[in-house]
Amino acid sequence: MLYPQPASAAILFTRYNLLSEITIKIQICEPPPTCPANLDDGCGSEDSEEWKGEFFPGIPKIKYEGPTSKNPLAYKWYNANEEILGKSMKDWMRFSIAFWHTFRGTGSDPFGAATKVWPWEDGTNSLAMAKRRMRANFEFLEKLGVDRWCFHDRDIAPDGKTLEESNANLDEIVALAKELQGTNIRPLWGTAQLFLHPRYMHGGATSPEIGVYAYAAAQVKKAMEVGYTLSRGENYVFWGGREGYQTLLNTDMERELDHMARFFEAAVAYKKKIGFNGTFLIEPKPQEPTKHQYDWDAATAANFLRKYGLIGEFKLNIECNHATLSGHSCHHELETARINGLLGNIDANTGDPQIGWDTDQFLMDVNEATLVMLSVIRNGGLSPGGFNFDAKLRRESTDVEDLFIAHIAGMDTLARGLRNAQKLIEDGSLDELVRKRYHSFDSELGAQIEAGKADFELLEKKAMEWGEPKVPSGKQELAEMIFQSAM
Ligand SMILES: [Mn+2]
Repeated sequence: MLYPQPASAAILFTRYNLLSEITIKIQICEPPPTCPANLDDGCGSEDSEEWKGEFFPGIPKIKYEGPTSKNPLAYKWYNANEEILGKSMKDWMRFSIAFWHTFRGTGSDPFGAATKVWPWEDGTNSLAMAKRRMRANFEFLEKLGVDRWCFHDRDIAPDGKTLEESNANLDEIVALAKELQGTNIRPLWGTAQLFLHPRYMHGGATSPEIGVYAYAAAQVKKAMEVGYTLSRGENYVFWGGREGYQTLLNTDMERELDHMARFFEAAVAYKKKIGFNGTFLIEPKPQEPTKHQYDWDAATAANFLRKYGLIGEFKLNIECNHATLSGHSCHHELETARINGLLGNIDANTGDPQIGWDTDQFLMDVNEATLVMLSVIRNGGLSPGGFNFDAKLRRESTDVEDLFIAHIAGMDTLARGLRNAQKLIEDGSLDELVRKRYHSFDSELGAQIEAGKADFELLEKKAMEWGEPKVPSGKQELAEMIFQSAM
Protein backbone atom coordinates (compact mmCIF):
# COMPACT_ATOMS: atom_id res chain seq x y z
CA MET A 1 0.00 0.00 0.00
CA LEU A 2 3.02 2.26 -0.11
CA TYR A 3 2.98 4.81 -2.87
CA PRO A 4 4.64 8.07 -3.67
CA GLN A 5 2.69 11.33 -3.90
CA PRO A 6 3.75 14.75 -5.10
CA ALA A 7 4.03 15.93 -1.46
CA SER A 8 6.24 13.02 -0.39
CA ALA A 9 8.24 13.30 -3.57
CA ALA A 10 9.08 16.89 -2.65
CA ILE A 11 10.31 15.79 0.79
CA LEU A 12 12.23 12.74 -0.33
CA PHE A 13 13.75 13.82 -3.57
CA THR A 14 15.37 17.13 -2.76
CA ARG A 15 17.97 16.47 -5.37
CA TYR A 16 15.31 16.58 -8.05
CA ASN A 17 13.20 19.39 -6.60
CA LEU A 18 14.25 21.84 -9.26
CA LEU A 19 13.43 19.36 -12.00
CA SER A 20 10.02 18.61 -10.43
CA GLU A 21 9.19 22.31 -10.18
CA ILE A 22 10.06 22.88 -13.79
CA THR A 23 7.86 19.93 -14.80
CA ILE A 24 4.94 21.20 -12.70
CA LYS A 25 5.24 24.74 -14.09
CA ILE A 26 5.19 23.45 -17.63
CA GLN A 27 2.05 21.46 -16.79
CA ILE A 28 0.33 24.52 -15.30
CA CYS A 29 1.18 26.78 -18.24
CA GLU A 30 -0.06 24.38 -20.88
CA PRO A 31 -3.83 24.06 -21.38
CA PRO A 32 -5.22 20.54 -20.88
CA PRO A 33 -4.66 18.74 -24.20
CA THR A 34 -8.29 17.65 -24.54
CA CYS A 35 -11.58 18.64 -23.02
CA PRO A 36 -14.09 17.05 -25.36
CA ALA A 37 -17.24 16.90 -23.28
CA ASN A 38 -17.44 20.62 -22.62
CA LEU A 39 -15.28 21.90 -25.41
CA ASP A 40 -17.81 24.57 -26.34
CA ASP A 41 -17.79 25.99 -22.81
CA GLY A 42 -14.02 26.03 -22.88
CA CYS A 43 -11.87 24.50 -20.19
CA GLY A 44 -11.73 27.83 -18.37
CA SER A 45 -15.47 28.17 -17.70
CA GLU A 46 -17.01 27.82 -14.24
CA ASP A 47 -17.42 24.06 -14.57
CA SER A 48 -13.96 23.48 -15.87
CA GLU A 49 -12.17 23.72 -12.53
CA GLU A 50 -13.45 20.22 -11.92
CA TRP A 51 -13.24 19.48 -15.63
CA LYS A 52 -16.51 17.74 -16.20
CA GLY A 53 -15.40 16.65 -19.67
CA GLU A 54 -14.40 13.16 -20.77
CA PHE A 55 -11.13 12.07 -19.19
CA PHE A 56 -10.46 9.06 -21.40
CA PRO A 57 -11.87 10.19 -24.74
CA GLY A 58 -10.21 7.53 -26.90
CA ILE A 59 -11.17 4.59 -24.66
CA PRO A 60 -14.44 2.72 -25.25
CA LYS A 61 -16.41 0.76 -22.67
CA ILE A 62 -14.35 -2.43 -22.26
CA LYS A 63 -16.13 -5.55 -23.53
CA TYR A 64 -15.50 -9.30 -23.41
CA GLU A 65 -14.23 -10.54 -26.79
CA GLY A 66 -12.92 -14.00 -25.85
CA PRO A 67 -9.45 -15.62 -25.84
CA THR A 68 -8.82 -15.18 -29.57
CA SER A 69 -9.14 -11.36 -29.45
CA LYS A 70 -5.98 -9.35 -30.07
CA ASN A 71 -7.63 -6.11 -28.92
CA PRO A 72 -5.65 -4.76 -25.91
CA LEU A 73 -8.77 -2.86 -24.79
CA ALA A 74 -10.98 -5.97 -24.48
CA TYR A 75 -11.38 -8.78 -21.95
CA LYS A 76 -10.23 -12.17 -23.20
CA TRP A 77 -11.03 -14.28 -20.10
CA TYR A 78 -13.15 -12.08 -17.80
CA ASN A 79 -16.77 -12.40 -18.85
CA ALA A 80 -18.61 -10.69 -15.98
CA ASN A 81 -21.94 -12.53 -16.15
CA GLU A 82 -20.65 -15.99 -17.14
CA GLU A 83 -21.37 -18.56 -14.48
CA ILE A 84 -18.50 -20.57 -12.98
CA LEU A 85 -19.17 -23.14 -10.23
CA GLY A 86 -22.61 -21.72 -9.51
CA LYS A 87 -21.69 -18.04 -9.34
CA SER A 88 -21.06 -15.28 -11.90
CA MET A 89 -17.44 -14.31 -12.50
CA LYS A 90 -18.34 -10.83 -11.31
CA ASP A 91 -19.54 -12.20 -7.96
CA TRP A 92 -16.47 -14.39 -7.49
CA MET A 93 -14.16 -11.46 -8.21
CA ARG A 94 -15.76 -8.31 -6.79
CA PHE A 95 -12.95 -6.32 -8.46
CA SER A 96 -11.95 -2.95 -7.09
CA ILE A 97 -9.66 -0.15 -8.28
CA ALA A 98 -7.15 1.36 -5.82
CA PHE A 99 -7.50 5.15 -5.98
CA TRP A 100 -4.02 5.72 -4.54
CA HIS A 101 -2.12 3.92 -7.30
CA THR A 102 -4.39 4.68 -10.23
CA PHE A 103 -5.06 8.36 -9.53
CA ARG A 104 -2.25 9.41 -7.16
CA GLY A 105 0.65 7.34 -8.46
CA THR A 106 3.15 9.57 -10.22
CA GLY A 107 5.90 7.13 -11.14
CA SER A 108 8.41 8.84 -8.85
CA ASP A 109 10.89 6.62 -7.02
CA PRO A 110 13.76 7.32 -4.58
CA PHE A 111 16.03 8.11 -7.54
CA GLY A 112 13.76 9.95 -9.92
CA ALA A 113 10.94 12.41 -10.35
CA ALA A 114 7.39 11.76 -11.51
CA THR A 115 7.08 10.29 -14.98
CA LYS A 116 3.30 10.27 -15.38
CA VAL A 117 1.72 13.49 -16.58
CA TRP A 118 -1.97 12.68 -16.82
CA PRO A 119 -3.76 15.33 -18.89
CA TRP A 120 -6.20 16.21 -16.09
CA GLU A 121 -3.49 16.87 -13.46
CA ASP A 122 -2.39 20.49 -12.87
CA GLY A 123 0.42 19.68 -10.41
CA THR A 124 -1.53 20.93 -7.35
CA ASN A 125 -3.15 19.15 -4.41
CA SER A 126 -6.15 21.52 -4.39
CA LEU A 127 -9.78 20.66 -3.70
CA ALA A 128 -10.64 21.43 -7.33
CA MET A 129 -7.96 18.95 -8.42
CA ALA A 130 -9.33 16.36 -5.96
CA LYS A 131 -12.79 16.75 -7.48
CA ARG A 132 -11.43 16.42 -11.00
CA ARG A 133 -9.61 13.20 -10.04
CA MET A 134 -12.79 11.84 -8.49
CA ARG A 135 -14.64 12.44 -11.76
CA ALA A 136 -11.81 10.66 -13.62
CA ASN A 137 -12.08 7.74 -11.14
CA PHE A 138 -15.77 7.19 -11.87
CA GLU A 139 -15.30 7.42 -15.64
CA PHE A 140 -12.49 4.87 -15.32
CA LEU A 141 -14.66 2.48 -13.26
CA GLU A 142 -17.59 2.79 -15.63
CA LYS A 143 -15.47 2.17 -18.74
CA LEU A 144 -13.84 -0.90 -17.14
CA GLY A 145 -17.20 -2.19 -15.90
CA VAL A 146 -15.83 -2.36 -12.33
CA ASP A 147 -18.23 -1.27 -9.60
CA ARG A 148 -15.94 -1.00 -6.57
CA TRP A 149 -13.04 1.22 -5.52
CA CYS A 150 -10.76 1.60 -2.48
CA PHE A 151 -9.24 4.73 -1.00
CA HIS A 152 -7.31 6.30 1.85
CA ASP A 153 -8.82 9.47 3.30
CA ARG A 154 -5.83 11.60 2.24
CA ASP A 155 -5.67 10.26 -1.35
CA ILE A 156 -9.07 11.58 -2.19
CA ALA A 157 -8.98 14.89 -0.30
CA PRO A 158 -6.08 17.19 0.60
CA ASP A 159 -4.72 17.40 4.14
CA GLY A 160 -5.72 20.73 5.76
CA LYS A 161 -3.80 22.89 8.21
CA THR A 162 -5.91 21.50 11.07
CA LEU A 163 -7.85 18.28 11.64
CA GLU A 164 -11.09 20.27 11.28
CA GLU A 165 -9.95 21.60 7.88
CA SER A 166 -8.90 18.11 6.73
CA ASN A 167 -12.30 16.74 7.78
CA ALA A 168 -14.11 19.54 5.93
CA ASN A 169 -12.07 18.82 2.77
CA LEU A 170 -12.94 15.14 3.05
CA ASP A 171 -16.65 15.91 3.51
CA GLU A 172 -16.65 18.04 0.37
CA ILE A 173 -15.04 15.30 -1.75
CA VAL A 174 -17.17 12.52 -0.26
CA ALA A 175 -20.33 14.49 -1.13
CA LEU A 176 -19.17 14.58 -4.77
CA ALA A 177 -18.21 10.85 -4.72
CA LYS A 178 -21.64 9.98 -3.34
CA GLU A 179 -23.29 11.94 -6.13
CA LEU A 180 -21.07 10.36 -8.82
CA GLN A 181 -21.24 6.75 -7.60
CA GLY A 182 -25.03 6.59 -8.17
CA THR A 183 -26.65 3.31 -7.25
CA ASN A 184 -24.22 0.84 -8.85
CA ILE A 185 -20.76 1.80 -7.62
CA ARG A 186 -19.58 1.47 -4.01
CA PRO A 187 -16.25 1.49 -2.19
CA LEU A 188 -15.01 -2.04 -1.46
CA TRP A 189 -13.30 -0.45 1.50
CA GLY A 190 -11.84 2.75 2.81
CA THR A 191 -8.98 3.38 5.18
CA ALA A 192 -7.07 6.13 6.95
CA GLN A 193 -3.63 7.09 5.71
CA LEU A 194 -1.48 6.90 8.86
CA PHE A 195 1.95 6.76 7.25
CA LEU A 196 2.67 9.69 4.92
CA HIS A 197 2.47 12.66 7.31
CA PRO A 198 5.63 13.21 9.45
CA ARG A 199 3.50 13.06 12.63
CA TYR A 200 3.22 9.31 12.03
CA MET A 201 6.95 8.67 11.74
CA HIS A 202 6.91 6.50 14.92
CA GLY A 203 3.51 4.98 14.10
CA GLY A 204 -0.10 5.91 14.80
CA ALA A 205 -1.63 3.48 17.29
CA THR A 206 1.88 2.44 18.40
CA SER A 207 3.46 5.88 18.56
CA PRO A 208 5.11 6.57 21.92
CA GLU A 209 3.59 10.09 21.72
CA ILE A 210 0.03 10.22 23.09
CA GLY A 211 -0.96 13.19 20.91
CA VAL A 212 -0.25 11.09 17.82
CA TYR A 213 -2.31 8.18 19.19
CA ALA A 214 -5.26 10.55 19.69
CA TYR A 215 -4.80 12.13 16.24
CA ALA A 216 -4.70 8.69 14.60
CA ALA A 217 -7.88 7.69 16.43
CA ALA A 218 -9.62 10.86 15.26
CA GLN A 219 -8.52 10.19 11.68
CA VAL A 220 -9.74 6.56 11.76
CA LYS A 221 -13.05 7.67 13.31
CA LYS A 222 -13.61 10.11 10.46
CA ALA A 223 -12.52 7.57 7.79
CA MET A 224 -15.01 5.05 9.21
CA GLU A 225 -17.79 7.66 9.07
CA VAL A 226 -16.88 8.45 5.47
CA GLY A 227 -16.89 4.75 4.50
CA TYR A 228 -20.28 4.37 6.17
CA THR A 229 -21.60 7.37 4.21
CA LEU A 230 -20.45 5.95 0.89
CA SER A 231 -21.16 2.22 1.25
CA ARG A 232 -22.95 1.75 4.57
CA GLY A 233 -19.51 0.42 5.47
CA GLU A 234 -19.01 -2.92 3.79
CA ASN A 235 -15.37 -3.17 4.88
CA TYR A 236 -12.66 -1.10 6.52
CA VAL A 237 -8.92 -1.88 6.30
CA PHE A 238 -6.10 -1.29 8.79
CA TRP A 239 -2.65 -1.34 7.25
CA GLY A 240 0.00 -0.51 9.85
CA GLY A 241 2.96 0.44 7.71
CA ARG A 242 4.49 2.42 10.55
CA GLU A 243 3.11 0.25 13.38
CA GLY A 244 6.35 -1.50 14.27
CA TYR A 245 9.89 -0.61 15.22
CA GLN A 246 13.30 0.28 13.81
CA THR A 247 15.23 -0.94 16.89
CA LEU A 248 14.15 -2.70 20.09
CA LEU A 249 16.76 -0.65 22.00
CA ASN A 250 14.34 2.32 22.12
CA THR A 251 11.06 0.36 21.93
CA ASP A 252 8.70 -1.12 24.52
CA MET A 253 7.21 -3.72 22.20
CA GLU A 254 4.77 -5.10 24.78
CA ARG A 255 3.37 -1.63 25.53
CA GLU A 256 3.08 -0.76 21.83
CA LEU A 257 1.18 -3.99 21.07
CA ASP A 258 -1.13 -3.35 24.04
CA HIS A 259 -1.77 0.16 22.68
CA MET A 260 -2.55 -1.22 19.22
CA ALA A 261 -5.07 -3.66 20.76
CA ARG A 262 -6.73 -0.83 22.73
CA PHE A 263 -6.90 1.20 19.52
CA PHE A 264 -8.64 -1.68 17.68
CA GLU A 265 -11.03 -2.22 20.62
CA ALA A 266 -12.01 1.46 20.46
CA ALA A 267 -12.52 1.16 16.67
CA VAL A 268 -14.78 -1.89 17.20
CA ALA A 269 -16.78 0.01 19.84
CA TYR A 270 -17.21 3.00 17.52
CA LYS A 271 -18.16 0.73 14.62
CA LYS A 272 -20.99 -0.69 16.72
CA LYS A 273 -22.01 2.76 17.93
CA ILE A 274 -22.54 4.11 14.40
CA GLY A 275 -24.13 0.91 13.08
CA PHE A 276 -21.27 0.10 10.68
CA ASN A 277 -21.92 -3.59 9.96
CA GLY A 278 -18.95 -4.13 7.68
CA THR A 279 -15.86 -6.26 8.17
CA PHE A 280 -12.71 -4.85 9.75
CA LEU A 281 -9.63 -6.16 7.96
CA ILE A 282 -5.97 -6.17 9.00
CA GLU A 283 -3.48 -6.20 6.13
CA PRO A 284 -0.32 -8.10 7.11
CA LYS A 285 3.08 -6.91 5.88
CA PRO A 286 6.46 -7.82 7.41
CA GLN A 287 8.46 -4.66 6.77
CA GLU A 288 8.80 -1.61 4.53
CA PRO A 289 8.62 1.17 5.50
CA THR A 290 9.27 0.00 9.10
CA LYS A 291 12.06 -2.52 9.74
CA HIS A 292 9.70 -4.81 11.65
CA GLN A 293 5.94 -4.39 11.34
CA TYR A 294 3.67 -5.89 14.00
CA ASP A 295 1.28 -7.45 11.43
CA TRP A 296 4.17 -9.52 10.00
CA ASP A 297 2.09 -12.18 8.25
CA ALA A 298 -1.29 -13.92 8.51
CA ALA A 299 -0.20 -16.19 11.39
CA THR A 300 1.27 -13.28 13.38
CA ALA A 301 -1.87 -11.18 12.86
CA ALA A 302 -4.08 -14.15 13.86
CA ASN A 303 -2.05 -14.63 17.05
CA PHE A 304 -2.37 -10.93 17.90
CA LEU A 305 -6.16 -11.05 17.38
CA ARG A 306 -6.47 -14.19 19.55
CA LYS A 307 -4.28 -12.84 22.36
CA TYR A 308 -6.38 -9.68 22.65
CA GLY A 309 -9.81 -11.31 22.17
CA LEU A 310 -10.37 -9.57 18.82
CA ILE A 311 -10.54 -12.69 16.64
CA GLY A 312 -14.28 -12.44 15.98
CA GLU A 313 -14.10 -8.76 15.07
CA PHE A 314 -11.51 -8.83 12.30
CA LYS A 315 -10.57 -10.66 9.13
CA LEU A 316 -7.42 -10.35 7.02
CA ASN A 317 -6.70 -8.56 3.77
CA ILE A 318 -3.99 -10.71 2.17
CA GLU A 319 -1.69 -8.97 -0.30
CA CYS A 320 0.35 -11.29 -2.52
CA ASN A 321 3.44 -9.03 -2.64
CA HIS A 322 3.38 -8.71 1.18
CA ALA A 323 3.20 -12.52 1.37
CA THR A 324 6.40 -12.92 -0.63
CA LEU A 325 8.14 -10.22 1.46
CA SER A 326 7.39 -12.31 4.56
CA GLY A 327 9.02 -15.34 2.94
CA HIS A 328 5.75 -17.09 2.09
CA SER A 329 3.86 -17.72 -1.12
CA CYS A 330 0.58 -15.90 -1.61
CA HIS A 331 -1.10 -19.31 -1.56
CA HIS A 332 0.37 -20.02 1.90
CA GLU A 333 -0.94 -16.73 3.29
CA LEU A 334 -4.37 -17.25 1.77
CA GLU A 335 -4.61 -20.79 3.14
CA THR A 336 -3.37 -19.68 6.59
CA ALA A 337 -6.05 -16.98 6.65
CA ARG A 338 -8.71 -19.34 5.29
CA ILE A 339 -8.19 -22.22 7.73
CA ASN A 340 -8.35 -19.70 10.59
CA GLY A 341 -11.66 -18.31 9.26
CA LEU A 342 -9.92 -15.00 8.51
CA LEU A 343 -9.78 -14.70 4.71
CA GLY A 344 -11.74 -11.51 4.02
CA ASN A 345 -10.15 -9.68 1.08
CA ILE A 346 -7.25 -9.91 -1.36
CA ASP A 347 -5.01 -7.06 -2.47
CA ALA A 348 -4.29 -8.45 -5.92
CA ASN A 349 -0.73 -7.75 -6.97
CA THR A 350 2.63 -9.45 -7.19
CA GLY A 351 6.29 -8.74 -6.61
CA ASP A 352 9.34 -9.50 -8.71
CA PRO A 353 11.34 -12.61 -7.83
CA GLN A 354 14.60 -10.70 -8.37
CA ILE A 355 13.61 -7.62 -6.34
CA GLY A 356 13.33 -7.70 -2.56
CA TRP A 357 10.79 -4.93 -2.01
CA ASP A 358 7.10 -4.18 -2.51
CA THR A 359 6.91 -3.52 -6.24
CA ASP A 360 3.07 -3.70 -6.35
CA GLN A 361 2.92 -5.06 -9.89
CA PHE A 362 -0.22 -6.28 -11.61
CA LEU A 363 -0.49 -10.07 -11.21
CA MET A 364 0.10 -11.55 -14.67
CA ASP A 365 1.16 -15.09 -13.68
CA VAL A 366 -1.59 -17.60 -14.54
CA ASN A 367 -0.15 -20.33 -12.28
CA GLU A 368 -0.15 -17.97 -9.29
CA ALA A 369 -3.66 -16.73 -10.16
CA THR A 370 -4.91 -20.34 -10.28
CA LEU A 371 -3.52 -21.07 -6.78
CA VAL A 372 -5.12 -17.84 -5.51
CA MET A 373 -8.49 -18.81 -7.00
CA LEU A 374 -8.34 -22.33 -5.51
CA SER A 375 -8.16 -20.69 -2.06
CA VAL A 376 -10.96 -18.25 -2.90
CA ILE A 377 -13.22 -21.09 -4.09
CA ARG A 378 -12.45 -23.16 -0.98
CA ASN A 379 -13.33 -20.05 1.04
CA GLY A 380 -16.73 -19.86 -0.71
CA GLY A 381 -15.75 -16.48 -2.22
CA LEU A 382 -14.60 -13.28 -0.55
CA SER A 383 -17.83 -11.36 -0.05
CA PRO A 384 -18.24 -8.80 1.47
CA GLY A 385 -14.56 -8.45 0.51
CA GLY A 386 -13.19 -8.77 -3.00
CA PHE A 387 -10.10 -8.30 -5.16
CA ASN A 388 -8.59 -4.84 -4.85
CA PHE A 389 -5.95 -3.99 -7.46
CA ASP A 390 -3.32 -2.63 -5.07
CA ALA A 391 -1.05 -2.44 -8.09
CA LYS A 392 0.62 0.29 -10.03
CA LEU A 393 1.97 0.86 -13.51
CA ARG A 394 5.70 0.56 -13.93
CA ARG A 395 7.47 3.92 -13.82
CA GLU A 396 8.19 3.61 -17.52
CA SER A 397 4.52 3.02 -18.50
CA THR A 398 3.33 6.55 -19.14
CA ASP A 399 0.33 6.44 -21.52
CA VAL A 400 -3.18 6.96 -20.14
CA GLU A 401 -4.29 3.78 -21.94
CA ASP A 402 -1.70 1.83 -19.88
CA LEU A 403 -4.00 2.32 -16.85
CA PHE A 404 -6.70 0.41 -18.72
CA ILE A 405 -4.41 -2.24 -20.21
CA ALA A 406 -2.89 -3.03 -16.79
CA HIS A 407 -6.28 -3.50 -15.13
CA ILE A 408 -7.70 -5.49 -18.07
CA ALA A 409 -4.67 -7.82 -18.01
CA GLY A 410 -4.87 -8.16 -14.21
CA MET A 411 -8.58 -8.98 -14.33
CA ASP A 412 -8.08 -11.42 -17.20
CA THR A 413 -5.26 -13.21 -15.34
CA LEU A 414 -7.45 -13.79 -12.28
CA ALA A 415 -10.38 -14.77 -14.51
CA ARG A 416 -8.13 -17.31 -16.21
CA GLY A 417 -7.09 -18.53 -12.76
CA LEU A 418 -10.76 -19.01 -11.87
CA ARG A 419 -11.37 -21.00 -15.07
CA ASN A 420 -8.31 -23.19 -14.38
CA ALA A 421 -9.35 -23.72 -10.77
CA GLN A 422 -12.77 -24.81 -12.00
CA LYS A 423 -11.07 -27.37 -14.30
CA LEU A 424 -8.98 -28.73 -11.42
CA ILE A 425 -11.97 -28.98 -9.10
CA GLU A 426 -14.23 -30.61 -11.69
CA ASP A 427 -11.46 -33.04 -12.72
CA GLY A 428 -10.98 -34.02 -9.07
CA SER A 429 -7.58 -35.75 -9.54
CA LEU A 430 -5.71 -33.30 -7.34
CA ASP A 431 -8.28 -33.53 -4.53
CA GLU A 432 -8.13 -37.31 -4.84
CA LEU A 433 -4.31 -37.28 -4.59
CA VAL A 434 -4.53 -35.24 -1.38
CA ARG A 435 -7.32 -37.42 0.03
CA LYS A 436 -5.25 -40.56 -0.62
CA ARG A 437 -2.22 -39.12 1.21
CA TYR A 438 -4.24 -38.98 4.44
CA HIS A 439 -6.19 -42.20 3.82
CA SER A 440 -4.57 -44.04 6.76
CA PHE A 441 -6.31 -41.59 9.09
CA ASP A 442 -9.70 -42.67 7.63
CA SER A 443 -9.65 -45.55 10.12
CA GLU A 444 -10.80 -46.32 13.65
CA LEU A 445 -7.54 -45.13 15.21
CA GLY A 446 -7.47 -42.10 12.89
CA ALA A 447 -10.92 -41.10 14.10
CA GLN A 448 -9.78 -41.53 17.72
CA ILE A 449 -6.68 -39.35 17.10
CA GLU A 450 -8.67 -36.62 15.35
CA ALA A 451 -11.23 -36.61 18.14
CA GLY A 452 -8.42 -36.18 20.71
CA LYS A 453 -9.11 -39.63 22.19
CA ALA A 454 -5.84 -41.45 21.44
CA ASP A 455 -3.40 -41.25 24.36
CA PHE A 456 0.30 -42.10 24.20
CA GLU A 457 -0.17 -45.53 25.79
CA LEU A 458 -2.63 -46.55 23.04
CA LEU A 459 -0.33 -45.18 20.32
CA GLU A 460 2.67 -47.02 21.75
CA LYS A 461 0.67 -50.26 21.75
CA LYS A 462 -0.24 -49.73 18.06
CA ALA A 463 3.34 -48.84 17.11
CA MET A 464 4.60 -52.09 18.64
CA GLU A 465 1.80 -54.12 17.08
CA TRP A 466 2.34 -52.66 13.55
CA GLY A 467 6.15 -52.51 13.54
CA GLU A 468 8.05 -50.30 11.09
CA PRO A 469 5.46 -48.24 9.06
CA LYS A 470 5.44 -48.46 5.26
CA VAL A 471 5.76 -44.80 4.16
CA PRO A 472 4.24 -44.00 0.75
CA SER A 473 5.51 -41.57 -1.92
CA GLY A 474 4.50 -37.90 -1.65
CA LYS A 475 3.78 -37.77 -5.41
CA GLN A 476 4.80 -34.11 -5.68
CA GLU A 477 5.67 -34.32 -9.38
CA LEU A 478 2.35 -36.02 -10.11
CA ALA A 479 0.56 -33.21 -8.25
CA GLU A 480 2.50 -30.65 -10.32
CA MET A 481 1.70 -32.55 -13.52
CA ILE A 482 -2.03 -32.51 -12.74
CA PHE A 483 -1.86 -28.82 -11.82
CA GLN A 484 -0.07 -27.89 -15.05
CA SER A 485 -2.54 -29.88 -17.15
CA ALA A 486 -5.21 -27.31 -16.24
CA MET A 487 -3.15 -24.23 -17.18
MN1 LIG B 1 -2.30 -3.34 0.01
